Amino acid sequence: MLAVALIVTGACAHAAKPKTPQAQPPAPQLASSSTAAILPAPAQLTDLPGDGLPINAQTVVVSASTDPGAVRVAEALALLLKRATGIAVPVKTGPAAAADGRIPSITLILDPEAAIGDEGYQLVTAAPAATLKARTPAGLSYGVQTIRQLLPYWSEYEAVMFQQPRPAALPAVNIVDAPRYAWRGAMLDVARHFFTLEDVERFIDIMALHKMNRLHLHLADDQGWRIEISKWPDLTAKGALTQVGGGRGGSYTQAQFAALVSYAADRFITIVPEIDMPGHTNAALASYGELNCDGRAKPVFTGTDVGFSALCVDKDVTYRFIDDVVGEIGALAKGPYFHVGGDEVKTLTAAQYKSFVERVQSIVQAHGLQMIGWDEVAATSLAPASIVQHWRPDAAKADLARAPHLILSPADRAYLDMKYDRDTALGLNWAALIPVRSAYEWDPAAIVPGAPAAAILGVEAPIWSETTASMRDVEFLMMPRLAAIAEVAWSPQAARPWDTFRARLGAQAPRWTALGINFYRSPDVPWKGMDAPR
Ligand code: TNX
Repeated sequence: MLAVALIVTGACAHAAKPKTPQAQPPAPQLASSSTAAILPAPAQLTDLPGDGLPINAQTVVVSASTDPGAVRVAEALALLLKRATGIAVPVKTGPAAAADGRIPSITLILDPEAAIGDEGYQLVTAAPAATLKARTPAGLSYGVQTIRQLLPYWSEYEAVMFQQPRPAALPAVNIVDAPRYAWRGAMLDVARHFFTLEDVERFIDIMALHKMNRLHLHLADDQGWRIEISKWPDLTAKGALTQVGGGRGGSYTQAQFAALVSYAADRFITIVPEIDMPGHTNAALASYGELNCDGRAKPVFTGTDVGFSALCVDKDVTYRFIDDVVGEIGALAKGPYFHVGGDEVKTLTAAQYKSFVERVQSIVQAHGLQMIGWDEVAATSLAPASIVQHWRPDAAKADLARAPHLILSPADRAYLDMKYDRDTALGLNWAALIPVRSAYEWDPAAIVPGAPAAAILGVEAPIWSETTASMRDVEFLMMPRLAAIAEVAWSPQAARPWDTFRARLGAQAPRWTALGINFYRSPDVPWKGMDAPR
């Protein structure tokens, strides 16, 4: 439950003032109202009396633990503080480094016993010694994202934008926070249009700002195969050379994909690779004749129709191919998930579909991986570890309620490629028009009646790329709705009425602008301007 004890900071600061005149500390640059801009909303936030923690030439960051993950998070925090103030805040490491209480400090504590969940954190920014405690480096990192949102927007600029050094202050707060769901995902379709490594890294950066932790990459579809498979080189030599509309396409080498996996892991994001099958496979069928029932390679495809392609489910070579693909990609992604698609197959019988999915499930399991499939796979016999990703608003809910595990991506709420309204230039509208409010105002627990709460892993927002030819286009459709979905997945249902979200969302505008994000200025949101520093 949300416990926001709103102490009127000014009044408390006044009451605490000593009677003897003293040199006034520099006024903090952040009013306590800044705490209202944390997004996703924290589970519990209490404003504390006092001026908060100064970030000045004395301030230090301490990692009480020498754990490399914790030290890396401490270094990331020091970098943020440097960008906010121009002051090179030193990082000290180890239990003996504890600050002596006379200088401003932020101490990161890794405490495996802390009662805040694996991804939770507690942040107390009382002066002079602030603490950030978590059970895991991931929890510490979410705490640092919160500190990031308590710092002024100009800390997001790569270049120095204002006169520095410019001491700042963190408002005095006590935040106890943990995510509602373990699965807080986004999906990028790199098959319909190809996106470069730098594009995907940028996508990851935007996810990390919103405490999201699963990036599902849709790596192959009718229009293109986007990842090198060493045993089947023509998948990329032939199957990657185009995309929707006939552009050049592209693909990742195994080394590039591995680099992406570690870039994501550094930000506590797990890559979930998807090779869609048995349908959505024209790029593979165009690369290798033997994967077709008639032995003849298909022509490449640059349109946007769906449902026409399928692997030849009766041939053994099909399963040798799948085994190689799952093995190579599974090793690069380092597990534990492999998404097999399974959606929109219009050319097979129900029996053929069922035996295909069950055979592929055993291949995925033989590689030590957990299978994920789109909601059509709910009609097959699923292993206890397998995961169903709900997408069709009209899917049979009784099948879904029996799924061993569920990820919720209802297309009429969570599909970021749907238009905002009739006038949106990009995007599709087959599931719904999705204004920001409707992406936000829903309860994952109410989507599949009868599904046990423990079966719901969480929420994922896919962006399909039929209409998005560049990252600029992707950003326009994803922002601000990705932020809305991130909060649906992270924050307690009771902590997130639309009106407070709207205000916090509007407060992100300067930060997103500083980050160069091409976001849609929805008329339903009071977007804030970029105040100059005071
Ligand atoms: C349905 S969602 C699809 C995709 C399309 C998307 C467009 C799903 C599992 N299949 O192939 O790109 O709609 O919104």
